[in-house]
Amino acid sequence: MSRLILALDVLEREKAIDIAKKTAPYLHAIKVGWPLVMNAGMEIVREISQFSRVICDFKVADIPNTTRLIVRSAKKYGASGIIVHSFVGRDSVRAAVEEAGEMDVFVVTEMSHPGALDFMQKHAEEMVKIARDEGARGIIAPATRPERLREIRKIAGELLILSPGVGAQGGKARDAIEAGADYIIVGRSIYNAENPALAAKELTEEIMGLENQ
Ligand code: NUP
Repeated sequence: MSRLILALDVLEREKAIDIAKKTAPYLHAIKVGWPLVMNAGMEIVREISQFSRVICDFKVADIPNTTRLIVRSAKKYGASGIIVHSFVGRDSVRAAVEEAGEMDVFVVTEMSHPGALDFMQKHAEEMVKIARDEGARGIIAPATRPERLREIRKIAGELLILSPGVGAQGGKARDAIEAGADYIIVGRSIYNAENPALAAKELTEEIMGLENQ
């Protein structure tokens, strides 16, 4: 079973479908965010969902009612998961989880970029707690800071940890998995590779190799 999630941040529908089809056999899911949806439309979610789980990385940060409307819409297009922010407060996360039903809700905690140190890192533990209390399926935590990932894992309980920042942002799959990540999110190192399917296959095999050690 693959523990790799592709961040499909390409802008053209045809390119997205082509990469998605070729890499899907090596993936747990495909993460689709604003760059692709703004260019290809929400139908792209439905199309990709025919052959892969799709996680909508919409980083929803709104009042509960608007959050519900966004979650309901993602569900309508066949998404299997959605990413929401928790700094807006627990009522919004609760609304997302209630509306999601069978769909998974993933809560952003400390992000992977340097700017996360400005505000997010100081509150990451509280964000993890909100995700746990409100019944989210998992959280997003940084592969760029394995030491933080390790701390977050300790308090994450049953939550799945999806970890971006491997490759282009400098993180290593091995470090993230060893620190407790359940899934690695990788974008540029796969979709910009000469052979995205091969890049996905190699990363998946690397992660599987780690599990067997
Ligand atoms: O903390 C986060 N860091 C991050 O990079 C939360 C995210 N959702 N992401 C997303 O993961 C980011 O928007 C991009 O879609 C993907 C990482 O892509 P790359 O750096 O591997 O190209």
